[in-house]
Amino acid sequence: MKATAKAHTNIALIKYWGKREESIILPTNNSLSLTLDGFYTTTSVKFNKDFTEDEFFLDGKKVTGVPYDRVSGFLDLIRDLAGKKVYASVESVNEVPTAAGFASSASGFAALAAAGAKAIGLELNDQELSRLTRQGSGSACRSIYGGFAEWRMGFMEDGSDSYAVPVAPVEHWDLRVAAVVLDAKMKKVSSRDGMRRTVESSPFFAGWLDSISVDLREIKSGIEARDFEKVGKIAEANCLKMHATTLGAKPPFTYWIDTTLTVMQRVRELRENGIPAYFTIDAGPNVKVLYLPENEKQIHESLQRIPGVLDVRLSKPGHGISYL
Ligand code: FM0
Repeated sequence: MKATAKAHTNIALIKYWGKREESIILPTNNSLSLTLDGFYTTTSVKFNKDFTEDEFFLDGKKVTGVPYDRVSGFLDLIRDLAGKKVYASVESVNEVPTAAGFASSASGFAALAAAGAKAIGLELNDQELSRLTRQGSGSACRSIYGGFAEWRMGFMEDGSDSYAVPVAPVEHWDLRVAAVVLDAKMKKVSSRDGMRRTVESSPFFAGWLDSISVDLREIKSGIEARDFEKVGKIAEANCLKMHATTLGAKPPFTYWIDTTLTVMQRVRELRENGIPAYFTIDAGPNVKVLYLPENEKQIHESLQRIPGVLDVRLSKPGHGISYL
């Protein structure tokens, strides 16, 4: 009863920001992402009826506390689905350096769900696997697929219609992403706490939600036409709207630091100089820059030169779940 799965992280171009139900992770809006080749997690799950509790090793080290509880709680969902009361040993290796500014939770929970479901003998299709993965971490449900994927929020209270679907496969378009790693301390407000506070208290949250359906429709038509300017503009504006909601929260907060603004300004300058590039930012200070392959060298050099930039990691579109 052992299986190993590999999942890549994803970057949201239309952000998931807000939950309508926390316990089973149901979002307030649809979101859309690109799966990235450069950052991934490989996880092995072994169930054994002789185990007396779950154990979790990350990069070779035994994990305890809250991260362990999240993994063990997620294994409970898999056990419930399979109707088997059996504990597991989980071994994960992360190729998503936390310092790269990607939450490892997206690739982490996608790989855990896939390996866990397979190891316990569940035969899930992609939708079922995405729905299961969602309950570990919302953004992870999009990492089941390669290329572009959309998480449909759904409307049912039990979450049965809340899962991701593929939008365009990895071969559709070689859209690149540069992860710009900034010299910053760990984020102080987790995405979980940040979105909760925003939903509960920001007067801008209603405006954020109102803008989603047009952004989503337009970006999908841009992706289909491989219209870089259209996709980039919408992604950048959608990210700014998400971050604007945090300034209206009580108490207010922002994920940005000074260098975040410097990188945003550099991206605008690149555009003014005829090099198409757009930014997006998740629940942290680091910036992801969207660009096309022909501009890779210039983009890379320009971003690396910014004071306060520690590293620039380049990535192509990535594949969905694979089993090793
Ligand atoms: O990825 O509380 O998945 O759409 O990255 O585990 O469901 O860590 F910018 C923020 C990620 C949200 C946008 O939230 O939250 C996106 C974000 P959980 P996640």
